[in-house]
Order: sequence, then C-alpha cells, then structure tokens
Amino acid sequence: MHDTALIIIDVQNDFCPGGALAVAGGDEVVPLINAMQGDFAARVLTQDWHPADHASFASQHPGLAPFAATEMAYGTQVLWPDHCIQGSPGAAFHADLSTTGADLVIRKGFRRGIDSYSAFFENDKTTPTGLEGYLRTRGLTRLTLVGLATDFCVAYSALDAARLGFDTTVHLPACRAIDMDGSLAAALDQMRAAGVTLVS
Ligand code: VGL
Ligand code: ZN
Repeated sequence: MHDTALIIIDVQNDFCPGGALAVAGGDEVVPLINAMQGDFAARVLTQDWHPADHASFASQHPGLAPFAATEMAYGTQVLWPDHCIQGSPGAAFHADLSTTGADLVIRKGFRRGIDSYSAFFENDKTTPTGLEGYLRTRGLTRLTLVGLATDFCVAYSALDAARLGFDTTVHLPACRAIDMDGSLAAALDQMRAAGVTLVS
C-alpha cells in the first residue's frame, strides 16, 4: 500500500479511561493500532492541543455545562470538559501507543477561539491544518482512519478527507465513540453517504 496513509486520531490520555473526556474503551484501540502501523506507507498522528482557556471548554461559558451546545461565530459548538491542555499529561499520547514510527504529528485546536475536530480543517471548515498539502505532495491518495472519537474527530476527518477526494476508509474496530444523543449513528450515516468505506 505505497499510496496509503494511516491517520491515527487523538489517541491521548484525556480520551482514555481516567481522562478528562474519557471515551468508553478508548484505550482498547491502542494494541490494534500498533499492530496496523507497519502495513502503511505513512503514519500520521493527530493531537488535540488546546490552550487552557479554549473556547470549546464549558468552563469558559458561565452558566453552561459540559456537553451543552452553544452558538459560536462559525456554527454550533458542543462544550466540553477542559481536556488536552497543551503540555499537560492528559494531552500526551497514550503511553502504550507506538509513536516512534510516526511520519508526522498534526496538532489541532490550538487557537483559543475555534475548535478543530477534523485533521484537515478547523470547525469553520475553511482554516486548513496543512495535512491535505502534506499528503498530496507525498502522493498519499488513500487514507485509513482509526482512533478517537468515532463520532467527532474521526468522523469530521473522514468527511473532510472524502470531500477533498481522498479514497477514505474508517477501520471501526480501532475506533471508539463518545455517542451522545445519537451522535454515533448520525456520524456513521453521514460517512456512508459521503462515500467513506466503513470496515467493521
Ligand atoms: C474530540 C471532542 C473534543 C475528539 C476532541 O478527539 O473526538 N472530541 N475534542
Ligand atoms: Zn478537543
């Protein structure tokens, strides 16, 4: 698979059991992802990387609680518990995730006023992370996505990848979801409709 990159989304302590925004079974993806890494021409890690006063944190919105939705300049935003604060242990990759073979680490969500679920664009859907150019200049036209969380950062990344014309697969056994208010089912439907291959 000389043209296929493995995109490993946000396998960080805060998304694993015991973390600030724990995803059920989040740590279970680690051995699966480690076993997959050698099968790809490139490995890209993403890392959610927020300033302590990030606008996606409910703590920045007096009167609003985590998991409530609010309107931002760029659209509806779910408010989260404080998580993945730059340099904190929660923002570190899971200790057992193999990172030595990574070709690239993309950090996202580092601007205070805007969240970034997707590995390609911030939540305004226009500010790029640079990942598209990196993949294109390396001739990586096919992508397999794994990691956390299926219904947020994995889905947003897969939908952008498909829209950009990458041949996009999500390998669901190596993903886990937050799944609030039907968000997992909705994300799976959207990905299918966008032509993303879902492996289960
Ligand atoms: C994520 C919510 C907030 C994710 C990141 O990685 O799916 N979800 N920040
Ligand atoms: Zn985040």
